[in-house]
Amino acid sequence: MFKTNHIEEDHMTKDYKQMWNNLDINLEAHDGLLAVLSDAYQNIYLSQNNRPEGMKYFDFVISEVHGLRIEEILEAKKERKKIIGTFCVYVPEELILSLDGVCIGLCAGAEVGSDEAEKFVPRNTCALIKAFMGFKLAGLCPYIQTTDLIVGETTCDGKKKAYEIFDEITGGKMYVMEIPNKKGADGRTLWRNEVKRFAEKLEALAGKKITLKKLNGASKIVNERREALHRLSLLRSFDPSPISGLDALLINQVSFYDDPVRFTAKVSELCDELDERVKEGSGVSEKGSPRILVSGSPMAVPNWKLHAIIEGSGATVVGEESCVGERNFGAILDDGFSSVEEGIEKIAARYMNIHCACFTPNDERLSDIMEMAKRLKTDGIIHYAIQFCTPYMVEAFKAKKTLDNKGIPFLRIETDYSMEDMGQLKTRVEAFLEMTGKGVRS
Ligand code: BJ8
Repeated sequence: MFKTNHIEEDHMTKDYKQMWNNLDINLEAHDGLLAVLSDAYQNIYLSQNNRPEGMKYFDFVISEVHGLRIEEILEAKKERKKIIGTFCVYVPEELILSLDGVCIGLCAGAEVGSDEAEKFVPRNTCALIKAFMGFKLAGLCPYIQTTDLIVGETTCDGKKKAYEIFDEITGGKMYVMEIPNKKGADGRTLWRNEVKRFAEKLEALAGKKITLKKLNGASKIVNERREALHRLSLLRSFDPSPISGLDALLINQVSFYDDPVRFTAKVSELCDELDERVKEGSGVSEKGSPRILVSGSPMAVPNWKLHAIIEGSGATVVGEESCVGERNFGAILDDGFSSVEEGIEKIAARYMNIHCACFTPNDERLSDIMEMAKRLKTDGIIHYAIQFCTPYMVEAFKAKKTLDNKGIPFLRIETDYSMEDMGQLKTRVEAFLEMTGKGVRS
């Protein structure tokens, strides 16, 4: 389907038209989307130098993102497994897996379908919201079509209001978890009750109860994936980094779609390879190249724009303080529980440890940025906010003040999914790299 160089040698591309047709996909528009993605992938990903061999698996997953993976999900459906779509890292995946469900991230990172979305939401809505609505309205997302339940959350205002409309568009598939605005005692109680209510909702949907054994097993699967991603993150602290930021971003994006057990095994294999690279001192850039931490709004597939600009200017992105990144895997669940109730308590506590800008106050996020900047030996921080993403756009001011006080170079960028500002962003990023004292390398 979605073509990439070496993948085609190993894999006979299949024709999925019948499957997409059955899922009510707009075949013509979908073909157009795949063609654009294929070109972007060639230009951005396959043109990189010295990529690890282990990236072939992730290239393959991306090449089959609307093909084989959808087939697998449809197989799971035949086995009566429930398919749960999500938009936020606050949704506890352990509960879904403990009932044999499949959890799929539905955020989208491309502009397609935005015109359709703007018939329902204002133009000045963030691109992420317009994209998930647009993908559905334009008949472009087979994942949404396979879902039995779509879980939203009361994080930012844009999302929580868009979910009301999305519920109508998807024929009543939405279920919304209430996320508190503050992390005090009341907020934690509210959240614990929400997690319990979600567990009950899933049990009703699956027609069975969560057992301790299943919850333990599911917690182990999700924790192991977190640990593998954390290992990958630690490897990026070496100079030169053994892997590009683009590739690491892709892996984090794939973590929201792929089978979690297989994904963990592949990340671990890749990390073994990266260990060897570190021992040899080999990496994706020259030793001493500028090292950048990206922090802010999440980047869903195929939003590779900022990383492509930064790395195209000779710097390496060494970390993402983002939900498609460290915020997703940073906190490990304390899985030492001996009853389902205790497990649910610990799950609720673990998820409250994510520091999204939707919370107030949210000083923990500033500490996370500082910790990552130090651990990853970064020369500068680029704060990324999707245009009209008020929580991150506003929090950028506080982040800047904190980092200015520490003398860490900081650049604030607001952009959407369009390619129109590429030139302007490149100029700003290059000027920033000069300011870090490391300059631009090409
Ligand atoms: S925990 S970051 S995944 S809410 S970009 S839709 S915030 S206006 S995605 Fe998020 Fe959960 Fe927070 Fe993470 Fe709103 Fe901003 Fe758009 Fe956003």
